[in-house]
Amino acid sequence: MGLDGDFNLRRLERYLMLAQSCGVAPVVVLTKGDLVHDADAKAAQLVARIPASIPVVRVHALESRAADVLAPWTTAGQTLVLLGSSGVGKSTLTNTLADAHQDTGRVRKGDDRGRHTTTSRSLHLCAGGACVIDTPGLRAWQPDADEEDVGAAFGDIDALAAHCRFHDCTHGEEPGCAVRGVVDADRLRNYHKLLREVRHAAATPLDRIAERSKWKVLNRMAKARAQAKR
Ligand SMILES: Nc1nc2c(ncn2[C@@H]2O[C@H](COP(=O)(O)OP(=O)(O)OP(=O)(O)O)[C@@H](O)[C@H]2O)c(=O)[nH]1
Ligand SMILES: [Mg+2]
Ligand SMILES: [Zn+2]
Repeated sequence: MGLDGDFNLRRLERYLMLAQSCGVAPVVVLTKGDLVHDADAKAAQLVARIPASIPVVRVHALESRAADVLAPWTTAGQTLVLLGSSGVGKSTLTNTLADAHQDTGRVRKGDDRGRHTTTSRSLHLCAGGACVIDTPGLRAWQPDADEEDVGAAFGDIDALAAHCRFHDCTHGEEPGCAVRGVVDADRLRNYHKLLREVRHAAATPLDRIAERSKWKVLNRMAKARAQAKR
């Protein structure tokens, strides 16, 4: 992820879930810290928000020092795949790590978005012996994940939730909640959003029809109650 206009913690949490749901150990690589004045603050915000078990590193993707920073993950036998939006520097980093010649592209002024320079995946050999896969920037994706994957990616929330007073606590207004106030509020909102998404994706058309008619009935009852009051 870029520390420029690309920086988005909710999106990062999605990427982390994607990696973890496939059994891939994620490493957060922050690029472009050299281009902005609030790089330290953004990096600190990220580190405070995600579980400490996930490594976070900062690189200038064009500099050879980036290879030193990533050395723990580029030894023989390891395979890396670079994921991230267009323009964050995946191909630039591939060139630095593997002495490759991937095309790189300039980003748009204003929103720092890339132009989808890379259009196919390719595998390159790093000096340390690892393989690195450069990929096209992701445009948008639906998580191919289930509730268990969301729970695993947000393990900090699940672990704290075990201490909530109510076992079905939604970490909203309930008294005795062990999550609210401890986990970053936006991380908690993103967790609920992703849960809703995977539940919706898992629902069969029949489930959805049943859900819709349930709401229709509830709405009708609410309307009737409101009218009765008048
Ligand atoms: N200043 C600075 N520029 C960077 C850094 N990383 C990448 N860039 C520049 O950002 C632009 C986009 O880099 P790319 O490597 O093409 O990005 P990408 O992630 O491969 O993008 P797609 O192939 O479109 O998905 C290039 O002009 C790079 O030189 C960095 O850490 N600092
Ligand atoms: Mg590229
Ligand atoms: Zn709770």
